[in-house]
Amino acid sequence: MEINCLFCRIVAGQIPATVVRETDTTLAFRDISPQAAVHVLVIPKEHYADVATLTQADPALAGDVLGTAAVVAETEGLLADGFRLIFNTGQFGGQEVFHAHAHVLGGEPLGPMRS
Ligand code: D5M
Repeated sequence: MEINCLFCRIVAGQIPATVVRETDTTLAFRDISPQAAVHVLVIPKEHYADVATLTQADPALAGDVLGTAAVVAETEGLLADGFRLIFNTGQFGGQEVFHAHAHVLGGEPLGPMRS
């Protein structure tokens, strides 16, 4: 655990979150500032700064994050109409929290990635 990491503190139960799914290695919780009707974040419980670092260090854990994201999409009812899965990475990617996380977005038409 990184003492100053917001998402590590959520994993540790020090900051509240609305958890929608938990596995041995991952946690999924609702984004505090939803950008779509459904907006869930999926993180590895172990700290990695971003998805590139995570995937290089532990590809199986990266797979766990994807697997949890897919189950969340199913349980949130997103599979029929589709959904978006985003890993913002680094400065140009607009990453704000430097603990790897997938955004699961859906529940309404999301439009093009960039207008
Ligand atoms: O996205 C970081 C995301 O983290 C952003 O969509 C807001 C969300 N966030 C920030 N604080 C919280 C808490 N406390 N609970 C739930 N969600 C939170 P990024 O990809 O880094 O730009």
